[in-house]
Amino acid sequence: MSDKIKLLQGDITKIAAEAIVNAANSSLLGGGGVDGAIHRAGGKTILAECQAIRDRQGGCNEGDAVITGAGNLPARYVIHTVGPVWHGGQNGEPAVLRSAYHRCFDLTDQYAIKTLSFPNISTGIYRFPKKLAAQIAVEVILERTSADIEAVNIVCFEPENYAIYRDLLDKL
Ligand code: AR6
Repeated sequence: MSDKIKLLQGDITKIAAEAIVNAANSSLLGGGGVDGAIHRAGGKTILAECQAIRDRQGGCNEGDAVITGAGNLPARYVIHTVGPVWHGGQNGEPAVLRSAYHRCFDLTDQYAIKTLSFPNISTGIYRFPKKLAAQIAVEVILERTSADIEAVNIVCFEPENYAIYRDLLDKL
């Protein structure tokens, strides 16, 4: 499956994929980092759909994910997931990050999505250690990239994350 995993560097809002994963927060109301970039580039329909989800279920828990349309983005869907805030690692943060990736794949399967792009969830404002986050991401991506999925893009914004993933993927 590893030939389907593509490592890219750049702005996830500029890369076409059927679904773009957003590193959101539990409010689903937007924020900084990649979340801000996705809402800015995607336009207000994404926020309106997030509001509707909030009205229905009251936001999104850490380690869970929800799906909306993608507005003006070069995509059909945005999968909004909420990674853990890093508090030192003794509070179940790795399991929550693993769950966030899994829930994105649950929605990918449910919506028969063939190409999706992940940012490096939790490694910015939420301060999750980058190497451990990359190990968890690669493990889940390898496990969950089924025959029906054509490509999974790992989109790194920072050179440091790109180098960490390059190293991990080269060892596969
Ligand atoms: N394209 C791809 N990756 C990006 C982009 C972009 N345009 N912009 C930033 N990144 P962060 P988190 C990278 O902070 O740590 C928000 O306020 C960034 O370099 O976006 O999960 C939410 O609303 C980093 O590697 O998300 C939440 O409150 C990665 O995306 C909170 O931040 C994740 O960094 C979530 O924090």
